[in-house]
Amino acid sequence: MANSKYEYVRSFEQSDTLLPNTWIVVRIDGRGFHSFSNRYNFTKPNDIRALNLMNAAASAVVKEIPDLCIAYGVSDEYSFIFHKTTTLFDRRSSKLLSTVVSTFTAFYIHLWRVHFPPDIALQPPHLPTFDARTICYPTLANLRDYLSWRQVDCHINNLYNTTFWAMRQKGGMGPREVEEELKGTLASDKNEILWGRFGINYNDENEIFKKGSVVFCQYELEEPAEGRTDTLALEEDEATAVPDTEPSRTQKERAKKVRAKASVVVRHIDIIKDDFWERRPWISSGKP
Ligand code: DGT
Ligand code: MG
Ligand code: MG
Ligand code: MG
Ligand code: MG
Repeated sequence: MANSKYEYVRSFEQSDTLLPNTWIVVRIDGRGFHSFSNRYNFTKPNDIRALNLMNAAASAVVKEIPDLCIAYGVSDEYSFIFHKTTTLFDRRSSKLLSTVVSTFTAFYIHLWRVHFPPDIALQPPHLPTFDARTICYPTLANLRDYLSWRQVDCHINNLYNTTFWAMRQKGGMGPREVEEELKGTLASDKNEILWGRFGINYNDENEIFKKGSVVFCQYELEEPAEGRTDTLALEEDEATAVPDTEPSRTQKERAKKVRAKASVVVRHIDIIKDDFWERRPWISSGKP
């Protein structure tokens, strides 16, 4: 059949294929969450219900899109990482980011009432929306630096916010006064203010607030405690024994079984040190 005379409009579509063999980060961020969090009375500086909801929505996204190998979230943002080998949507940026951000938003709204009481219902025009961008990193080292940057940011902001709100709520100080006093302070100064004036040991604060949230596939039935490597040694050997050739049928069958047993988990742990990555080689190798 002949093309219609309108067909030429397709040629206006521009390619946005992302560079091959690079780690693709899709970072989403809540739009105007400063006022959104006030509208729904989020606890300051951290609302555990809001964070659990972010994590539930992110877990749903990771389950829904298997090409995602890890995600990291803090505050109103989440970074979703596609393994560098992904060919999903031919690596088209707009397709990848719009799928991630709309899936996330759909689950955020759907799961809202699981995390907030019935009297705090979402009402237009105060509905949650998120922006998104894609970023490509050529090496695993660059990707890890990106994730480390977000986790360090989480720590810096949380220490500041924890101190700020302790001075406001427990110290009865005004916002300008607190800002003035905190200007130019080091982490040690803030720890000292928290402990000296309010008896708060920052180390005892909730891990989810200090470290943010990591979402990934867990292939073991029981996750060993951080700091132990013995029980994982065997599985790690198997998981890193990546065949050069096309996997055999038994290998494929085994991989399928392992994947079926996998669960998507949320952890509040350090992802800056090697330990996290060494215990979970499938995240960087992309091979369960
Ligand atoms: P944007 O991203 O440019 O559209 O603007 P915002 O307002 O979303 O700003 P952003 O993303 O830089 O900062 C996140 C805001 O969300 C920040 O004002 C604090 C608020 N927020 C995030 N999580 C919580 C929480 O757990 N409790 C409270 N009270 N506020 C939160
Ligand atoms: Mg923003
Ligand atoms: Mg925001
Ligand atoms: Mg933000
Ligand atoms: Mg379609």
